[in-house]
Amino acid sequence: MSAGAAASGQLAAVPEQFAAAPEQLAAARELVAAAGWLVLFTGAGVSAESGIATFREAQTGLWSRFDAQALATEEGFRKDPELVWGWYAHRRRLAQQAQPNAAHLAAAQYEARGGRISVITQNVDGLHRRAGSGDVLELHGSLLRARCVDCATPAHDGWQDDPGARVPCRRCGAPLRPDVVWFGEALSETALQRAGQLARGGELMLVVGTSALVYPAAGLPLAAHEAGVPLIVINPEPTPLDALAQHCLRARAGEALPVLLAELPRR
Ligand code: BV8
Ligand code: ZN
Repeated sequence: MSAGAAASGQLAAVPEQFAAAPEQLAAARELVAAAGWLVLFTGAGVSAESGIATFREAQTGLWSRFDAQALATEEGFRKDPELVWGWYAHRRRLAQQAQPNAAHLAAAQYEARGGRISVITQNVDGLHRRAGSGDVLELHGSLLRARCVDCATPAHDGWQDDPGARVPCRRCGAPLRPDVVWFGEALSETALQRAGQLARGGELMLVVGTSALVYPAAGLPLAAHEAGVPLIVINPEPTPLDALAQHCLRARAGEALPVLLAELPRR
């Protein structure tokens, strides 16, 4: 604990790495403490401390010779269903073996203590829900679900044991696909509308662990900002949203969120 933080006394249990900017963290905490309705917008960085590679790092090992953006498309799937199915099965197993980290848990515990926090996530790993968050909008779908590539019928139980897209849709016989939004595919209109309402309706948006490059999701913090909702960006690296943020914490999600969400709004 830095002397400054200890002296101020307010930032109890502030991890040492925040010593560099205690006043910034204190100001960010004030903003959070004054907000009656938080919106948490997350990307792959919020799952990094659970050991899940961020989207761009996902091409490690066996998958390093493939381009995620080519695999994460309907065209890629139709060209080689077994390959794309295998990549998603690999990522699904990693997600199922991973544990929610301090960032996911801080959001879930804030909600459990009665705090109003709506999560909008780009992640497909299901970790916010597994941490216990109830108000979660999975903009890009989930690795933990599958549907028919043609008639969109949800997959029946047992599909997860399918090693390679060989289990046909029980309704029309076409192959199953992961229930995620691929590049070039539209997001669900209702999900996008709901996300827009949250972005503009919340009192403060925490933008955590996202490079903010993928649209239309990355347009949500912009919509919040345009509606006068302050942004707090939490990311060890710079992002295109930094210039719009009220506060920009160069920190990991698992460090910053437990500190920011330690207390409920004082009113
Ligand atoms: C669509 C599911 C049109 C699949 C994903 C303008 C407008 C609209 C569309 C476009 C547009 N310009 C271009 C497009 C096309 C495209 C797009 O945005 N391309 C980008 C690359 C430019 N968008 C689309 O195709 C979208 N669809 O537009 O359809 C349409 C409309 C009508 C009718 C038909 C078609 C669909 C996009 C959704 C794609 N699916 N995921 C799967 O996962 O396999 S996107 C996927 O990549 C993720 O879900 C996520 O959204 C994105 C990765 O972004 P991040 O989550 O931010 O992760 P990233 O690795 O980039 O960054 C991690 C960050 O964490 C870093 O900043 C790092 O510093 C930080 N970090 C690391 N460790 C930590 C940390 N932070 C905190 N703590 C840590 N410990
Ligand atoms: Zn079908």
